[in-house]
Amino acid sequence: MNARISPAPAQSDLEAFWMPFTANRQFKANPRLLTRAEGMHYWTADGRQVIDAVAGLWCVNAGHGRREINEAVARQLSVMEYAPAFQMGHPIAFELANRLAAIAPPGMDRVFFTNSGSESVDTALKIAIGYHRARGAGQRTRFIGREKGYHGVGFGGMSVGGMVNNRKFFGSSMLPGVDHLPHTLDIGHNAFSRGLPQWGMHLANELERLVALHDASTIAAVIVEPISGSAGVLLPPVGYLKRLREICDKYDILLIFDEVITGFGRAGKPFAAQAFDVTPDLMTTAKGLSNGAIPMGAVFTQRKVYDAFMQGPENTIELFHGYTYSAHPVACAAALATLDIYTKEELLTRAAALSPTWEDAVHSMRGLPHVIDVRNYGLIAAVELEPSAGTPGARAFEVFLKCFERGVMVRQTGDVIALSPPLIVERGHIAQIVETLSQVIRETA
Ligand code: PXG
Repeated sequence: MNARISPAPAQSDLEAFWMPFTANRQFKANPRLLTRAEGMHYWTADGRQVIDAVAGLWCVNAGHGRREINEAVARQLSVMEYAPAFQMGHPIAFELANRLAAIAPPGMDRVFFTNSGSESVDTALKIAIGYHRARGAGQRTRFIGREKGYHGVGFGGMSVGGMVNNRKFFGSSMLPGVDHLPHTLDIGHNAFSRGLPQWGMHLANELERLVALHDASTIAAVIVEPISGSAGVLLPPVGYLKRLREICDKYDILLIFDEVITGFGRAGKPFAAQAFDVTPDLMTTAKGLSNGAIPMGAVFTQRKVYDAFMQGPENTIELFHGYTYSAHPVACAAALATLDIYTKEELLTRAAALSPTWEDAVHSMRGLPHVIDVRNYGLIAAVELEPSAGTPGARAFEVFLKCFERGVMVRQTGDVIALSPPLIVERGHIAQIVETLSQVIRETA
């Protein structure tokens, strides 16, 4: 361990780090420090073992401390720690793109590398605008996102997203010309659905209304998460995504799936696009791509999108976009080793095999005090709690804290407890997670 901060730090040791998406003052008064990880578990600074029911932050799909990834990273660091990808190349970037193209949904065989989900989203939005411009439809610049959507924290991603706090704090600085579809969560109709909810396909028809309002000739793309995670696990009603695809086709609008959490096996197929049999034009990914070991993201595009850019003089840069660390060699090495594990251990389809067990386990929480919904798909679940009067989110936060004290790390978002364990999870782990969570919910007034 490299830590120089003591396992029981003074509050003053913690002040300099402005923590992301964290209640800094609450945390620094009661820190929860993780210092080691292996397989399904973390260990805390004071030596407690905690089962990881959320794969870090939906990213450690192959479980923690994978030796093959660590060794590939160490090897790459010792051979070549960095190489530019602007007007230069290095072999494993091409190898990784080929490997990704081979598991992608049909036709999505062109890959642009980024370093995070947020960068993938902003990249995809720029590609969508550039695509239409390259085809002589430069007036198509409008985006349609969705209420409660989460597409990261870049200005583009925030604009197409539908998170109220982003809009409240940063609303005046958003991209212009963005509109939103209604979200698909309806507890009144769909509470305790197992898998995809039956009610709500018609919500996709709202896209027709937005097209009628703005005119198709102004719209570049629609962006949605096939399953949204951050807003508390929102599932697409049966038939909903197919309907979105049909409407986009009808009006020549690009469809972008944000698969940052659903990519790499979470929904039971390599990508949710395959699980739901709907192929988008662009797909944003990150997280599971490199098992969280080294930051990396990737945007997959249909070949027609790439080809539209490949015109004009051969020595012009076709897409004026990229990051210093696009296709970073160490990240590429981590991702290749990750893909090897996914293949060898068949992890990209394991969620489908385990899903019935998972579904039964999480739905056993129906009937517990304050539980108003349980939702699940693949190896994802959400337990929604009734908000306590006047303090939304407080009950779920208390559940999160108590679970952590009892050795289970879950994720709280609003009044929802979200679960997304590493895809190596075994039945015994599922039982432990659900037992602890149930007990804590029972004890939380
Ligand atoms: N798109 C989607 C669909 C995401 O879920 C991002 C983009 C942004 O990715 P980066 O790598 O820039 O953070 C995300 C991120 C949670 C949680 O618990 C979810 C995310 C991040 C942190 C926490 O819900 N998703």
